[in-house]
Amino acid sequence: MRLTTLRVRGHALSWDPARPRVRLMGVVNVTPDSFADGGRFLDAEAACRHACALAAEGADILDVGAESTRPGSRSVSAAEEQDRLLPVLERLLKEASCPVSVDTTKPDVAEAALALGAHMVNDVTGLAAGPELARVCARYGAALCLTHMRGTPATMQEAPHYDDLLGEVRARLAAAVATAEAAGVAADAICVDPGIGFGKTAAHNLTLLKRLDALAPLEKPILVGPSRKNFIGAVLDLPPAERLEGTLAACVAAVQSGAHILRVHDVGAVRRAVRVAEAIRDAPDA
Ligand code: HH2
Repeated sequence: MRLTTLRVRGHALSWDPARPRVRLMGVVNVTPDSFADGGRFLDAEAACRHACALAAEGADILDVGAESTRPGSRSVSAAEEQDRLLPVLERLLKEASCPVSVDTTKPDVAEAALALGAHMVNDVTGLAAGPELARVCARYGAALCLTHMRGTPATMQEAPHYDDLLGEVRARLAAAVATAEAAGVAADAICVDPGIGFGKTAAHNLTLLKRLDALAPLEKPILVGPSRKNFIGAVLDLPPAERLEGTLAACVAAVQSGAHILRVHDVGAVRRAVRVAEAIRDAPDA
């Protein structure tokens, strides 16, 4: 079996198919309105300090976002997004030794971030607006995460319906991968994400986490972001601040079903939970 690799502009993450070690992407939201941590890291120094703390807890990638994509959120202009993002990136790229990803859907913002030295673009729309964002990544040799989203953050939770959830998510991601590769992004610089919470009911999210193996035919590393999301609230009837244990359970389930990268807020706790899950997975049968 081939090693799975994600090339991230000068860095490489690899997974041994026999014993894949899950990598963690730490969430750094430089927004006033993110659903779990909005407003906490708005100034560049606080955001950078938080990002470095996540790296010290074991984050393999840091994902900096300056526009919330929670259900019902309003989009911000490219200028506003850059004003929030670039001062953080400037500091962080000097301080962090791990790759830095930028959570943006806008080619202009991605271009500015990659020009500063960012390593990866995390596009939660999966190139819904066309190949321009992928062309920018290709020019810089940056990695690209393609996420499945149905609709837009403003509308995506209005009665989501699928006739064939796994087949439709896989087909849409396959089309996004083809668009990215045609735009010049290297095949081993792309990862895919089923988009937990992006145009899905709680039941859809649970099925996707259980059946990440359904994305294996795409032959890309699978990134998944269950951290503190509403489906956990639906099961436990708890607000985002009280969803740590639910997040840990979701992450362990994702390890079992084939995740390569987990995008999480609570890096230290998830790292410990995931290591135990991996140790059990890799234990002898008898
Ligand atoms: N989820 C969020 C944002 N970016 N990127 C990927 N690849 N996958 C995800 O599941 C994902 C993502 C939403 O979470 P968060 O950043 O915590 O909240 P907000 O969008 O409100 O800033």
